[in-house]
Amino acid sequence: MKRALITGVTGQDGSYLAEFLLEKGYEVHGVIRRSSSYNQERLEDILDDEAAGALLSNQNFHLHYGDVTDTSNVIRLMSEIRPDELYNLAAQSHVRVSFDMPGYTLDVDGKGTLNILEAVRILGLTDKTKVYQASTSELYGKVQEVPQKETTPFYPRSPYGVAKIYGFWITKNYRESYNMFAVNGILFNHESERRGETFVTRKISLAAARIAQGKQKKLSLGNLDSLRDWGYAKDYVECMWLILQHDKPEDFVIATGEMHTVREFVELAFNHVGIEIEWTGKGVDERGINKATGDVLVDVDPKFFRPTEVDQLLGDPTKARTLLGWNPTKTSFEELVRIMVQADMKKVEKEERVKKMFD
Ligand code: NAP
Ligand code: F7E
Repeated sequence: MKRALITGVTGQDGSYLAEFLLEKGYEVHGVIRRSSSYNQERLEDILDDEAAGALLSNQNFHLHYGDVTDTSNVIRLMSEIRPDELYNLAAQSHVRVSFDMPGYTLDVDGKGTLNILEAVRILGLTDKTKVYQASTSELYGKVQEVPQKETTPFYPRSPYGVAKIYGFWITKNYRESYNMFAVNGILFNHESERRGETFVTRKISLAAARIAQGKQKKLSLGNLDSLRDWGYAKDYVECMWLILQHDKPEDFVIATGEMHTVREFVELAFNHVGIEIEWTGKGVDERGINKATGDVLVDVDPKFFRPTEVDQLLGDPTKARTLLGWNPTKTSFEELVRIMVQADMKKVEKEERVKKMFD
């Protein structure tokens, strides 16, 4: 039985990856941070619902307290678990927040990655443990080429992107210096019903569901023109695994090869709840109007703008398709929006039922 260790297991990708590896028959270990509030919601399909967090229903799934910035903790966990595969997904992953917390973002996303690689080296696990580093399309930032592929030069535009550049290069450096199987997945935006609620897609899908059910009046957004290559997170975790199964340690771009504006995401999401959006105005005065009622449902709030923006990202997944046999278009953009809105419609309905029980 293969043993995997996932940092960031409580996040969107970590939770899907844990499920994927358990289904493949792995023994899965995950690192969770001590928190004053419950942080294991995304793991509830794996954890025993009735004793959430206390008892584990799956004998092959183990959680450990830890933090990638705590060097001694990382070394201790690695020496106890001695994983065959290590997926370093832990990160301060919010680009806008990284402008508020640049130092912290560097500690987690940059130094945290070094701590993982050093633990493998110090413990003599270089021949045993394969390391996957969660790199990102944010490395391309102000894009130097369209579409972006493995050879496209980087130009990050946020403290997050700059911290992740360190993670990228230190992973490559450990591969070359110590002959480690240490690789980068350069993943473009990927979303799901488990996406954090302050990322734009989830903010929109949740707002569409709440507005449709009369629980919210309006949605305020930042840059509606921003273009992203959005895929489905469940499809992308499969690729993380494929990258580690490849015979050679190499870096891969993972993307759909299609990009859409934030505005398009809004239109589709509202369409799914039976609302047609019409746009009026320009720039900060742009409004999304409910065509049937004339109500303003979307406006622009400059507080969601970033000091430096990444205007467009479009990935070229040819290498992953050719060498790994991965299908970049398994879930279409339209299907992704539908999955997210449908899940949020159910979530809002459930919240309302629970609220009524206590009225
Ligand atoms: P996410 O939902 O924000 O999850 C991040 C995870 O990291 C959470 O489990 C979080 O724990 C954990 N974490 C944060 N700081 C930590 C620390 N100091 N020590 C240990 N764990 C820590 O992110 P995601 O969307 O799943 O993304 C996974 C990884 O892929 C991240 O590295 C992200 O930067 C990268 N990435 C994401 C995308 C995307 O579109 N989703 C694209 C490219 C790359 P808590 O639950 O306790 O906060
Ligand atoms: O923004 C614009 C915003 O925060 C997408 C992370 O997973 O993907 C993610 O980073 C776009 C940006 O994701 C709002 O300005 C407009 O242009 O959903 P986001 P992100 O910044 O692309 C990369 C690949 C990662 O690696 C990161 O970890 O949407 N936008 N209005 C908005 N964004 C937010 N959050 N909120 C708005 O109201």
